[in-house]
Amino acid sequence: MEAYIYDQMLLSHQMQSHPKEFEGKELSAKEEAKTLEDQNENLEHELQALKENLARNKQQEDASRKRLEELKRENNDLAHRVEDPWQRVKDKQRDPCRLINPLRNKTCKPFDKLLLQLIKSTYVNLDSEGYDDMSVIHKVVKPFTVLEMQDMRDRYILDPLYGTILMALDKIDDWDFNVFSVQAALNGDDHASLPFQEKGGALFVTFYALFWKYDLFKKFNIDEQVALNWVSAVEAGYHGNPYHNSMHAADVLHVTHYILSKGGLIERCQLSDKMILSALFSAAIHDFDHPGINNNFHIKTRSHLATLYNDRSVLENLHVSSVFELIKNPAFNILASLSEDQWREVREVVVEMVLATDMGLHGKYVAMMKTRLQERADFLQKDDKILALAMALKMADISNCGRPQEIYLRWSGKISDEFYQQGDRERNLGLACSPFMDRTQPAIAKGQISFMNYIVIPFFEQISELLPNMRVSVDCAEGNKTYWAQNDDS
Ligand code: 8BR
Ligand code: ZN
Repeated sequence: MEAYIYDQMLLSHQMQSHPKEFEGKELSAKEEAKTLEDQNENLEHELQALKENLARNKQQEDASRKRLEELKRENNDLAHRVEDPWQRVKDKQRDPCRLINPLRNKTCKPFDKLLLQLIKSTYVNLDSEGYDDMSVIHKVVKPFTVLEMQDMRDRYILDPLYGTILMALDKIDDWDFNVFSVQAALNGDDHASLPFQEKGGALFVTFYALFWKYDLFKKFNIDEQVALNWVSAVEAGYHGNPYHNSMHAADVLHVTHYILSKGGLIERCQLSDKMILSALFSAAIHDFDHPGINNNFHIKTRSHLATLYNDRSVLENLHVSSVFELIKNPAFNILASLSEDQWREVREVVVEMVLATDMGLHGKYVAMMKTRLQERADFLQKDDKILALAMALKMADISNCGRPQEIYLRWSGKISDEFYQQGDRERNLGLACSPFMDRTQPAIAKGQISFMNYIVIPFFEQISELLPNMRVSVDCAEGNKTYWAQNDDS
């Protein structure tokens, strides 16, 4: 306190003795105070502006977060929404006449549940072991027990739908399995109406039976509903052509199964389940979206597809690539449960098998096979297995020539009808009709005999070297050739 009083006294004394100096100091102190006050005010404004900015940013951040949530939800909906599966297929073919989604925006054909129950129960034995998770087995189509199935068979065996299909499927392991009787019982076999069939046809049923027969649902954990969606779309993707339609696919699927099983291919090449899956997949899709005119027509007319695939295996590229586009949609992705390695191998085999069905490459494949047979290959190396599978699909593709006569004659009539339709289109465009395609100069017998002599019989004989059980096809083909020699209409 004393010190303070002393300081104040000293200050007052100095102010009295040097008044000017103190006035100056006071002034500059005041100015300094003013500046600081101004600075303070500016800082406060700045702070206010920053606060407002922060609030705005926060609002924006909230809005962005909300939008992000919305986008995520929309994205999720889009992923789950069933896109028009035909868009991708249409984009490929760019054919103005192409059907607009014959599935009518459904993912699955409204199949007959009892029919699928009967088929499934023929191959799934609920009493045997191996089905740990019954909910998977029961998910879409609930099979009957063995006892129930015996009862059902007795009850339905004379039914024109269920009985006919069950009896036809009893022959699925045999060479005389008849795809026409399956199709006739289901939706009728008028080729033009095939794409419009509401319920599943012969391809749908044959595929379903074989997938259960080989137990592929369980072996690859394939979702039954997705498999049914897939086969619905694949079947609907075949046009109403006289020959290259979904019945032909069903027929080729059956014969591929025959070559694998009774023909002995699985045993000869020790094929894995993956290879079997690939083989059945390839057979079912091998002519998907076939427009009923051949590669030559596309190349000659410089069509969109010929340009897209550089004139190389134009249609075969279309078949396989359209189906791989289709299965990008999760609703149709029958291969979704496969591991990355499994998927890659299945794709490799499918691409190889379907591309091999280009008859323009026939000579090349026969030569490759000849070399491997001469070298006495054991056909257990991966490349040889794939070659054998490709040859099997090629054989199934033209197998109608080596089937029982009643079946063969229906197919040869159909291929001629399709040839004539192409001939008509060629004529209308002012182009020369391709050989055997001119309906004004019919030469079916001549065409079929040369096809048998130069292509079919030598090829079936080569396959029989690898698989002696396939000799049945050579015998039938010889018989069918004789038919034409005796019934030449030209
Ligand atoms: P795609 O089914 O892949 O077209 O291959 C078979 C081809 O062989 C037919 O397009 C056709 O050119 C020819 N072919 C002839 Br000729 N007669 C045939 C027949 N009876 N069955 C199948 N193909 C036949
Ligand atoms: Zn074919």
